[in-house]
Amino acid sequence: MNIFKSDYFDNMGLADIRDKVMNGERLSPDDGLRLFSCPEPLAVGALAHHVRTRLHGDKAFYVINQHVNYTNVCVNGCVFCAYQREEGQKGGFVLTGDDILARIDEAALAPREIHIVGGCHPRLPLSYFEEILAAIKERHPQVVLKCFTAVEIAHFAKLGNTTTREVLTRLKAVGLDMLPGGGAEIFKTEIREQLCPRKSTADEWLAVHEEAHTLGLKTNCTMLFGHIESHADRIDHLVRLRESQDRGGGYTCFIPLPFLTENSQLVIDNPLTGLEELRTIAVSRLMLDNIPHIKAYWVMLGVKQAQAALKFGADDFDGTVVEEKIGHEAGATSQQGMTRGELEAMIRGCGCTPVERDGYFNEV
Ligand code: V47
Ligand code: SF4
Repeated sequence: MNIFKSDYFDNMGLADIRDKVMNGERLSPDDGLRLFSCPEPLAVGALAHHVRTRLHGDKAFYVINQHVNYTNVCVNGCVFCAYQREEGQKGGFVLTGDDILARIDEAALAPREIHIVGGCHPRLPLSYFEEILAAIKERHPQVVLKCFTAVEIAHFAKLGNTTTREVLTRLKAVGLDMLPGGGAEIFKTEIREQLCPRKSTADEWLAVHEEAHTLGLKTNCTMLFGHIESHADRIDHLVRLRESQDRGGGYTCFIPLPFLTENSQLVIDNPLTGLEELRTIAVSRLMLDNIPHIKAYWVMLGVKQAQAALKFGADDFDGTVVEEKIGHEAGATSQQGMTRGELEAMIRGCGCTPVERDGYFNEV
């Protein structure tokens, strides 16, 4: 039976949204809210899966990559963050350039993407990062360097008493290819001020990404959900990303990040259910009609939920990762790193075809 031609969506009160999705029309913020309040998450998932299949067939992408977290010392103190330490606090660390190069050289597989992020350290100069990127690019010219969130870029600019454009230009000159999507959290001011009052504002985050796009850098984007935000705040966030993409077109992938609650100062009454995570991924696929990829980040979702997400609108499984700290400090129970064989088996296990990609999502 073709459920799109049956009265299934009529019975859910979603016939008009189904028609828009079938015709490739943009969904309104109100449509997004109705998808959150529809009593049947599977109906929302079916629409998102239809869009994901139209874009990517049954392919699920993965990349041989490596995450490196260079420091957990951070001046921002976001209340949800279990990773951050104050300077001098027990457990704080800063990797040297040699530490970072050694980790990359030791990786079992030559990475195609290296993802480097860290806290906003009070004293690391831009030259520290320039030297690291230049050294990695010299030794591993094949990698896409996806480094530093917009929040870190704004922090480097403030420390160096310069502009974010100057920071991006200098880092691009030594090999920066992409910005990862972190630091977006939730854009809605009232919520952002409670979660991370010292961090870049939503407008600042968006401005750095749009500046990166004008300089020819691709970027990703994220949303941290399942804390104190409402469905309307999630829709507001997705619409602001969609508008930003309309202006520049440089976002490659959206990563929905479910809030992990362990070791966090932020105590919440209603932790996310698995179905609410899947519904949010599906609504993201449906609202973000101009961002090509949605990532099921297995580290934060857990492998089994990431597999389910591939049927709720997601098409990318991230990668081998090797070592991850931000999610694991917050209670992620996923293993540290996956092999190519494990990734492919996970993808095949849910009926998708694994496709290896590079950092830009080119098939390899
Ligand atoms: O910005 C922090 C989030 C992000 C928690 O661009 C938390 O390809 C859940 O952005 N529970 C970093 N999330 C991770 C990130 C990312 C990961 C993988 C791929 C890409 C990409 C980007 O993690 C932070 C913050 O939003 N985070 N604490 C927590 N307790
Ligand atoms: Fe710092 Fe990032 Fe943690 Fe916020 S989320 S405290 S900016 S490391």
